Amino acid sequence: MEKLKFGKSSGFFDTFERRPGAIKKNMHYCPGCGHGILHKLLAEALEEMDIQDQTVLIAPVGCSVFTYYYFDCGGISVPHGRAPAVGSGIARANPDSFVISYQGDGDLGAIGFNNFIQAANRGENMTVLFVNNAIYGMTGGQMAPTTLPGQKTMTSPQGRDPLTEGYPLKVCETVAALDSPVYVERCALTSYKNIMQAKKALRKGLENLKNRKGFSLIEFLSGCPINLKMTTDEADHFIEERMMKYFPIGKFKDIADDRPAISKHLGIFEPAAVKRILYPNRQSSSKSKDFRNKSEIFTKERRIKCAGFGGQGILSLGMMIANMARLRNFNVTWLPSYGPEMRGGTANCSVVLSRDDVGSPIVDKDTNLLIAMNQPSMDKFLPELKKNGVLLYDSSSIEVPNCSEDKKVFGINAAEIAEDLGDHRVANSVILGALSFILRDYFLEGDDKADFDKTFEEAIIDCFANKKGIVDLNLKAFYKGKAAVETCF
Ligand SMILES: Cc1ncc(C[n+]2csc(CCOP(=O)(O)OP(=O)(O)O)c2C)c(N)n1
Ligand code: SF4
Ligand SMILES: [Mg+2]
Repeated sequence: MEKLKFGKSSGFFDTFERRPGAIKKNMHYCPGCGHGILHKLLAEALEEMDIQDQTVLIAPVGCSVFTYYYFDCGGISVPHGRAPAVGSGIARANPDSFVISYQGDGDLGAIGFNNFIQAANRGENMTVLFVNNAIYGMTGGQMAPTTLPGQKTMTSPQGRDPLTEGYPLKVCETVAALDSPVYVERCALTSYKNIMQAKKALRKGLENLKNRKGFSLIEFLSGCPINLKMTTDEADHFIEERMMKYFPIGKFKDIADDRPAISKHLGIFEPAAVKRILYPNRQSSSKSKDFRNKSEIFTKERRIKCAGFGGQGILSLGMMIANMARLRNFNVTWLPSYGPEMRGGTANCSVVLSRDDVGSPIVDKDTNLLIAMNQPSMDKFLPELKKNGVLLYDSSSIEVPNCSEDKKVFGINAAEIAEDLGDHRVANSVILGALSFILRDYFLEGDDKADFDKTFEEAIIDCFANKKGIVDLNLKAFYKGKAAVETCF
C-alpha cells in the first residue's frame, strides 16, 4: 500500500523565491494541468532516491520552462527543442550527473524532434520525461504533432485532418523501434491507478540513470483543460477515452537489465583550448591590469539594464558597455534575456560591473542605469530604476516618461539619428555616445573624463572585431550621439 503524503517534498524548494511577483508558494500551472502532477512525482522521487545533488533537470520552452523555480536540484533552461542536445553534452562531460530532459509534445515532437531522436539513437545516458497534452499549451492551444485526428485547436479549427496535417506522431512506438534506448513506457496522469503506474515508470527511468543504462523515455498523457476548454474531469475523460485509444499506455521496451553500464568515449578534451576560444584574452591595449578609474561612481557595484525590441541591437549595446568595463579591469557580467515566453515584446540584457566580485548577474530591481529603446521596455523597467538612477531613452519612439524628481532623465532621438546615418541598426551606438557624454559630464572626475571616450571607442572596436566593415559606421554613430546630447543638455 502506498503511503499518502501531504507535506511538500524536499525535492522542491521550501518557497519559490525564483518566481517573480508576490506568489512564492504555489506553482504557475493551471488547475488540472498534468505538469503539476508530474512535478510532484518527480520531486518525491528525487528526494527518496537521494539524487538531488547529481541531477540536472533540463527544461526547454513550453509551460514547464520554469522548472528552476521549483526543483531543488541542478537546472538549466535551454532554447526550444534543445534539451537532448544540451543534455548529451552534460552527460558526456560529466558522466556522474543524472540528466533529465523534461519536454512537451510541441517541443519534443516538432521543433526538437531531430535533437531528440538522435540522442535516443546514440543511447545517451539521459531520461526523457515527455509530457504529451496533445496541444501547444504555453502559446494558447495550437495544434501539436500529437493532436488527435478530428481534434479542434486554434490552428485546426475544423479538427485535425490527417490527410492534410498527417497522423499524430507516436513517439514511444518510434523510439522503441531503435536499438539503443533501454526503456520506453507510456503512462497517463489521470486516475489514482494510472498515476501510481506513472510513479513506478518514473522511478525505473531514474534507476536507469543511476545505473548508467543509457536512454530511457517515459511519456505522460497529460491534461491541459484550459486549452481544451474542458473541466478537469472532462480533460481526464478526454485522455482516457480518446487519447489512450490512439496512444495506448504500457511498456514498449525494457531491456535495461540486459545492458551493461555504458561508458562513452570522452574524445579529446583540452580545457585550456576551450578557455582560449570562449574567453580570448583581449586585454586593453592602453591600460595595464592594475589600472583603476578613480571616480567616486565606481566605488560601488553598478547595475545596468538595456531593453528594447529584438533587432534593435540591445544585446550588443549591453555587450559594448560590458566590454568597456572589462577593458578598465572591472569584474563584469552580461546576461541576455530573450523572453522565452513569447515572441515580440521586449529583449533585454543586464550588465553588472563591480570592482569586487559580482554577486548576481540579474538586474531586476535597484537598477542604477536604465536604457530603454521602446515604450514597452520603458513601461516594464522604469519602476525598477533606483532612487537617483539614470534613465536614458530613445525619444524617437518613446513618450516623455513620467517619473519622480530624484531620477536623472535623458532622451535622445537615437533611431532618427541612425536613420540619417543610413542604418537604423546603429541606434545602439548613438545611445552609447549619449551615455559617454552623460557619464563624463555628470559622474566622472579628473583623468577619467578623458579616459572614457577612449574606453568607449575601444569597446566598440572590440565588440565588432569580427565585422571590421561596420566599425567606422558605429564610431560615427557614437560621436553623433554624443554631439546630439551635448547640444540638448
Ligand atoms: C524558437 C521558438 N519558436 C517558437 C516559440 C513559441 N513557443 C513557445 S512554447 C511553444 C510550444 C510549447 O508546446 P509544448 O512543447 O507542447 O509545451 P506545453 O506548453 O504544451 O507543455 C512554442 C511554439 C519559442 N518560444 N521559441
Ligand atoms: S496552459 Fe495547459 S499545459 Fe500550460 S499550465 Fe495551463 S493546463 Fe498546463
Ligand atoms: Mg503540449
